[in-house]
Amino acid sequence: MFLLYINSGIKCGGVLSAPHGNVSSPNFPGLYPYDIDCVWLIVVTEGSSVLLTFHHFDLEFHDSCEFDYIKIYNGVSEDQGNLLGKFCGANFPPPFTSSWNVMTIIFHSDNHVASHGFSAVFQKGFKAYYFSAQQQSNLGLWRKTFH
Ligand SMILES: [Ca+2]
Repeated sequence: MFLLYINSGIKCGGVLSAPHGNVSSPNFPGLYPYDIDCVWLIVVTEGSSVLLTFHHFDLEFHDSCEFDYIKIYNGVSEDQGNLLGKFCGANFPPPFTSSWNVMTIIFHSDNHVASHGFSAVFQKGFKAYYFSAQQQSNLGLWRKTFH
């Protein structure tokens, strides 16, 4: 289940409903806090895709990104099939385009070793698919979770 996590007094994540904007780790460009989970839901106009481009990326490195990581999802679901990528270290994620008007970003840090984090911009992109009724319903549930 998805919740807006609040650990160590740090509030992060949320719903970003705008044609463009940016997303960055808490304290960026300073060191991000330990033990946090942030979830951002980016929502643009229906029928458009979301383009996400990273400008800074620096997370604790691990071979399989077990410690600190960012995960990017197509749509609202955490389904394996919707995972566009999981990243850590200093390798910039490539630009991503969603299939629908929604993209989800998860940022996790563990309780040891922090780095400077990330900064990315999103913008409304090209024509995309419309959500199915089920996806609309999931989006509604998620929005409730965030507010
Ligand atoms: Ca860490």
